[in-house]
Amino acid sequence: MAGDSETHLRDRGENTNVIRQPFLIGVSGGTASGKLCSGGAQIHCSTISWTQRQQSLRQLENAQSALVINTGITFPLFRLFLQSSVCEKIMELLGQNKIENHQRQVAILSQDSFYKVLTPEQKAKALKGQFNFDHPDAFDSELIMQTLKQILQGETVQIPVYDFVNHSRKEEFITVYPADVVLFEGILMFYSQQIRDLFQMKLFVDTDPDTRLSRRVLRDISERGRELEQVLAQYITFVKPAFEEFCLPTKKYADVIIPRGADNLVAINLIVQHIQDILNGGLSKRHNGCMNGHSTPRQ
Ligand code: UZR
Ligand code: MG
Repeated sequence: MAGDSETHLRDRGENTNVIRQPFLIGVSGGTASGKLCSGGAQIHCSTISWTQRQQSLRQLENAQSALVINTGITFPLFRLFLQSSVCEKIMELLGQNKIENHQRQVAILSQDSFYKVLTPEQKAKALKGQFNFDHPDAFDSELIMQTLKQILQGETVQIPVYDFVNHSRKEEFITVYPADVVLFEGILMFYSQQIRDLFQMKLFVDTDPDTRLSRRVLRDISERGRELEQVLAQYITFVKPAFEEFCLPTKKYADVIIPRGADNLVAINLIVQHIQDILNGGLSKRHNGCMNGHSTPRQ
């Protein structure tokens, strides 16, 4: 499957007469549901170099080793919660993970990159674990909208880089070049109707809350420099109520709900098959507005 899709995706790229309007896929679900592994958008983004990717992976490995040393959690236990993600699985099955960055036809973007820049007062609250990062207002929806529109017009875009340890935007940007398939993931990806309507396919990763909390605890301690008490307090105060109020109700907008996340290979294979069908034959249909049963994005 991977080899086939690789060829088809490349073929499409070589046909210069075709307008490269990408196939936009929104991926939502609660925190740590397995939409995308931490740092994934940066690690798998089609634009960073092989060395940068290796560096990011090494940083993750070091953080995980530190967690094992500091908490006494054993590697087998840690591995139980270490998981692949739906976005990465889709990328892999489309044969994209072994292709050099600049030739990739699938890009992954994260809503996390679009957290608003905090005021000094908000930042002080955030450092005490008293800022609600799970509320829709925490995201720069205008910038998300603008970025998505540029992507749909086949433009190259600059994505901000978010620093979860310091709750701030970094100085640098990531460049995302035009791709055939763009996956955009985040906890509140389907909250705004304007943004939701731009996705040609909407996936909701539906993982048990206890599994998500376990992963979230390990991730926040190992990668985001948090203390256990702070993670749990924040979860009870903000993360869980906001999930129930803002994220869960958007499940009804999904075209496909994926129980168990990346473990659900049957669901992911069906989705990948559908994407390939559209990429291989559905291009003209997409432009005529009757994309294999999906509504075309309203612009
Ligand atoms: P995912 N988040 C932080 O922990 N720190 C920040 O500076 C910004 C966001 C968390 C946020 C949310 N919540 O639950 C999570 N808090 O990132 C969303 N508290 O990311 O979908 O990868 O879990
Ligand atoms: Mg994430």
